[in-house]
Amino acid sequence: MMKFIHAADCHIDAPLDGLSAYDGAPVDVFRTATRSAFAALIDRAIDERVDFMVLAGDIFDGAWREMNTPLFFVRQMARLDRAGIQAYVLRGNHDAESEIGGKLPLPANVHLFSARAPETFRLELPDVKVALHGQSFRTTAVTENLVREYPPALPGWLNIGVLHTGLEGGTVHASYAPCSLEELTRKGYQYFALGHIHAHGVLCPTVDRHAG
Ligand SMILES: [Mn+2]
Repeated sequence: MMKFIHAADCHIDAPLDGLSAYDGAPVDVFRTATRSAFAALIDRAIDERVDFMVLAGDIFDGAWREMNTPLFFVRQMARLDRAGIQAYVLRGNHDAESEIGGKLPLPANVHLFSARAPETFRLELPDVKVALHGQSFRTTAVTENLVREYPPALPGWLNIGVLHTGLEGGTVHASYAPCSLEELTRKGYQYFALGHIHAHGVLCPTVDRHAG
């Protein structure tokens, strides 16, 4: 059976501002919390022997303050590579191309979605063919509807849309790459891996079973 992990908004090395205001706060634990969480996610992917991983934006928290931040990410991706796990990565508002333009020495298992136009990556597994469609953020504030230009579902493939979006807004998160839930379902994809809203949620529980 095919297995994958969908994660987003890891915000690696985000400074935990305001923490010093709390007397007795475990500052050391918090300082490394985003890295520990990300490494634990990679542990889980390897333990579960997933086929691939989807990271739907905001892996980083903004421009790197130190080169250790991207190098940490590269090391974690290399762990996946050694385990034969593919990673599909999208840039969000915090790690938009304009913000983080630096070229990373990414291992061959990492597939970074283009910020110019929607891009499709294909992964043919023994029991299912997977097509992942996505477009990265080019700037930190993408206010146009990106998903409108995503390609139609590939018949006979398990289609996964990858998108960093505020959906229709109305939350505390900025309404970037807005779109409606109905627009997403109309694409006919079998799954959407969303990011941006920092909460787990199943927005559309009636996902069609993949036909193939
Ligand atoms: Mn975001």
